[in-house]
Parts: sequence; structure tokens; C-alpha cells
Amino acid sequence: MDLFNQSSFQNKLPFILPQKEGYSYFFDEDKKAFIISIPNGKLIFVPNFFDENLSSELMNYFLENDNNLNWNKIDWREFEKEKLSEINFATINWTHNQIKIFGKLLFEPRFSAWYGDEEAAYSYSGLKLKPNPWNEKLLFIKEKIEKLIEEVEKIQNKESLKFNSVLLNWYRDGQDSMGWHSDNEKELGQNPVIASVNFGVPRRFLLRQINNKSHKLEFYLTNGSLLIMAGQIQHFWQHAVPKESKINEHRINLTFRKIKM
Ligand SMILES: O=C(O)CCC(=O)C(=O)O
Repeated sequence: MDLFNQSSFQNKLPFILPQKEGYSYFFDEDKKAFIISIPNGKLIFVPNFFDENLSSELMNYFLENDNNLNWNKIDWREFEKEKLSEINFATINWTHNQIKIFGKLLFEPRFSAWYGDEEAAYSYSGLKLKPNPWNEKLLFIKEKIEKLIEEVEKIQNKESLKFNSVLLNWYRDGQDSMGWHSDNEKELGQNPVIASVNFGVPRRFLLRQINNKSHKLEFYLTNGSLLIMAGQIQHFWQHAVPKESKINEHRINLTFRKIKM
């Protein structure tokens, strides 16, 4: 399935959108952002939200550790499960969470970390996440996204969207993944805006319609890209990051959210 065209972004959408009613897009030249409408949902995609240099600087920052381990050279599979706590990460408190699936406790196929305002606790799959306090780089990314949303949506200050939390997911290689789900937890409110930033190896990101699961859209989330999901999308669509057996490199994804308190 060749659903995306990697040749050049310019102002051409770098993936295929069905030529059907309900699908359309335009390119905001000024912000270098694709504004995409899909049935019951809206997406904003900025392929080069962060340039190559800044993206690799941020990747290094997220994986910096006081154990003098070059994160790019070691086998992180050896640090699965509770063993990850032996690493003293300098900037992000990475954890390997267990979730209950059909009554069985299983480790998630990725590492993760939850950051945000003190009150922004988040629950999913039986996990209750208490936020770590913001750090300088997470706030920098958050504010850059908020500014883009304000400008693209032409929002006046009083209504502007401010995220109060972020979930970081670290996919060590193509064996790590994220299953089908919607971000529809009640603390995210009725129609949450979820802003997802990507660093490291590009991965496939799929969307499927809840009432027609064979109807899928495929995005290719490249290093430094930003994808914003908005509108009613979390009620009508699910998303996933499937396993990709040929991928041996790392990817870090950050999803900024607003928890209603
Ligand atoms: O890694 C991604 O691109 C998706 C992450 C995601 O679905 C989530 O955090 O809910």
C-alpha cells in the first residue's frame, strides 16, 4: 500500500487522502501547515515543525542519562520492565508501565513518561499517572505548538488553547508499538485537541473509522513533524502505531493534551 509520497513536501500533501466527499485539505503557506478535513474530524500536519538539528538535539536531551550510556549504542531491550529504573535519566523520568489486558498484567510495548501541571493526573488502561513537573524543553515545545494553533486558527488570546500535560512515548525499535485506541478519556473533555510531535525514525501512523474499521488513513510521521487531531475525531476514529519489523531505530513521540479539572 503506497499511501504516501515521500519525494518532497512543498505544498503537496505527503500522503494520500481519499478523493471522496468529506475529505479535503489546503496548505497554509505562511505556517507551512496542511489543514486537513476528514469526516468528523480535523487534522493539522506540519512536516518540518522542527528542523533536523533541533530534532536531534531534542532526541539527545530526552535520552540523556547520568550512567554515561550512549543511548544510541545500547540495547534497551535489556532494560525492560523494572530494570529501566537502574538508569538515571537526566531530563525525563522514563518508566515501563504495566497495563491490564483481559485481566492479565502486561508490560506496554514502549517506555513512557507523563509530564504536566501538578493537578493534571491522567488515567488510561487502569493506570493512574501522576505528572512529573514540566522541564524547560517540554515547555518550549508546548509553547511553540500553542502559538501555531493560535495563528492557524486565528484564535484571539482569551480563547487560546493551553495544554497542561504531555505523554511521552519512546519506541525503541519497530517491535514497539501502540494499539488501536481513541483518546476519549473523560478528563480530556468533549472534543479534545491532541498535538503529537515526532522525533527519530519515521513511523507509520494509522487512523481508522470506528464504524467502518477497514477504512484506514495512513500517515508517515517524520522526524520533527507535528500532527494535531481536533474536532470530533476521538469519537469517530481510532489511531495506532503498528509494529514495523524492519525498523531498528528509536522514535520518541509527545502528545500534548489538556486535562479538564
Ligand atoms: O506515537 C504516536 O504517534 C501515537 C501516540 C498515541 O497514540 C497516544 O499517545 O495516545
